[in-house]
Amino acid sequence: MHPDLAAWIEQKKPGLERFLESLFREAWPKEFGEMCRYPLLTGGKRMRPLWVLAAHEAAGGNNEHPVGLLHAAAALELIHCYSLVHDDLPCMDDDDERRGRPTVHKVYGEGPAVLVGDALLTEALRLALDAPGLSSDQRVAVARELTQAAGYQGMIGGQAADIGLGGPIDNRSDLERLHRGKTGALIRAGCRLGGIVADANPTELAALTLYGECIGLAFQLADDILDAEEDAGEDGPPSFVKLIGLKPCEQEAGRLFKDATQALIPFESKANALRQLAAYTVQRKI
Ligand code: GRG
Repeated sequence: MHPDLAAWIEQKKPGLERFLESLFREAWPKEFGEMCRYPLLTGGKRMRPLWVLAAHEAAGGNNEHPVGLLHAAAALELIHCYSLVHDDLPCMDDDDERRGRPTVHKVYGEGPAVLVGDALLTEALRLALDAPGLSSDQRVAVARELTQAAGYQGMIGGQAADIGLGGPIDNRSDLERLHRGKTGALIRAGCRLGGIVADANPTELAALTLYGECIGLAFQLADDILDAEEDAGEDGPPSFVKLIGLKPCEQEAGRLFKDATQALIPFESKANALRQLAAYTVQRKI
């Protein structure tokens, strides 16, 4: 990771972590609150909320309402964590471990894991609609962005295709559509959320959207490259590496990186964090 990005993350992450740490403390039953905090506070990279903060910075957002921005950023992380909890369930991917720890259903059972996911998703919308300092229009725009990205037009649609509800995925355009939904939609939303909170104009929002779309897909290409060995074979999930091969996959990630960073030119140095997050995305090793 570029040292400037590491320094930027070190500056931004503690506030975000403190905010996430404050959530579900008042939950009843208390034990259920602890169950909700488990997937939220166990070591994610926090890429999506960092994208919100970086896009806000690029669009020249002031820091008059830092808690309002944190509400939007945290809401996106809650939705991401909910998707992981449900994705790990026996009826989906059936995973025993996530981020090096036992998955929620392994620790607490399947029923509680379903409820934890539901609580994370619904609390995300509550955070959006209660975001301090944002206008009513901004709050609704944040909630709309989150619901569209998380729903059937975005992440859930991609997941439905991924588990084969439309039949086997055997061509590049369907695979790209799947990933633009399953993985890309939340990343695109993160970039747009930062813009919305910063009151970006339509041209700025369009540039952030283009960046988010390119980098959302590049994120999944990088993931497929990282998981190439694990995903190999007919039983493994559909993957870009399997469909187009490793080298073309790397080339495509490079092309998307170029398009993403080109979209940031008008923001000049304000978009440095977004540029470095893009570079980290295509080069990451975890
Ligand atoms: C079942 C509701 C439901 C949705 C499933 C996002 C998703 C849709 C499934 C998760 C499985 C998966 C591996 C999706 C690809 C997206 C992805 C690479 C997730 C991991 O993101 P990171 O690397 O995770 O940002 P951390 O742990 O750092 O938060």
